[in-house]
Amino acid sequence: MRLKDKVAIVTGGSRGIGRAICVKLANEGAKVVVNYSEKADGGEFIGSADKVVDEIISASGKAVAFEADVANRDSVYEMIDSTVRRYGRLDIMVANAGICPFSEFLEIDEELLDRVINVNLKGSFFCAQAAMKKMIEKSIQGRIIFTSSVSSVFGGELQAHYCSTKGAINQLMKSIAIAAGKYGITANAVLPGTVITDINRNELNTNPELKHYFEERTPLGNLVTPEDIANATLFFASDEASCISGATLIVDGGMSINLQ
Ligand code: NAD
Ligand code: RM4
Repeated sequence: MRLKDKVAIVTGGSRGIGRAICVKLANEGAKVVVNYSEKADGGEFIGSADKVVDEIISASGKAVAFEADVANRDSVYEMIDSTVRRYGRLDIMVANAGICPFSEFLEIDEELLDRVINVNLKGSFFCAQAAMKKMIEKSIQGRIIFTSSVSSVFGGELQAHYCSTKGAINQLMKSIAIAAGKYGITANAVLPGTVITDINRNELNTNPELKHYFEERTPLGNLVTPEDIANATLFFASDEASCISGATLIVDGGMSINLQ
């Protein structure tokens, strides 16, 4: 068990990539707080976080669901306080929650732009800040890991708002890595390629050519899976990565370098 006695928070842990990260960290012995947003998990997704917790507990792991909108600074600080009240410490913060409401650039209004910035960037910012404060207070050489994206490096016609936040997350991560170093805390980012989840299922279903294009461009043949992203996140959380900070790790089967 690589994370025995560690405590982790995974934002957006109820579905997709976050779910896989929660399960992976818990399988390695971490106690996991499965964060989610009720608003984001409406309709058919209600209860998803509880299912993740049940899955972990039935495999003899430890987990608890925690509803908090990461776009709300006070809720984020309350989540970190509550985690430490419950488990006594915080070792790993995975800032994973994100949204991507695909939209033409010319149609993105202020309300939509604010929403994407607030969840993706402001949410990651305050999760990292609140976690780092608690790690310093408890003298824990913790890990802050962001789920960024290949979209932090490449553009997307329907993702101007989203790509902007992912690029900013990389810069946020690098600045935190510098500020956190003297406390023995690391900050790193995983950059997934296209992974089929609820964030893009409709988009890819309504545009099968796009899905085919991504598949065709992936030298390893298949699109990466939530578990592939969880493996990279586990690496940054593990002792093996204790000297790695400020790093961006693309996990996309080679898709994004296949240009010629
Ligand atoms: P998803 O839609 O399946 O899951 C999103 C999760 O985020 C859910 O658990 C939801 O409850 C949570 N969430 C949304 N808004 C929230 C809020 N305000 N507060 C708290 N939680 C909130 O999406 P996913 O594909 O698993 O995406 C997870 C992360 O991976 C995102 O940051 C996304 O940008 C990133 N990513 C995804 C892909 C991909 O192709 N799927 C590629 C690169 C990066
Ligand atoms: C990723 C990448 C994918 C897209 C998701 C929503 O960062 O751009 O192609 O489907 O975001």
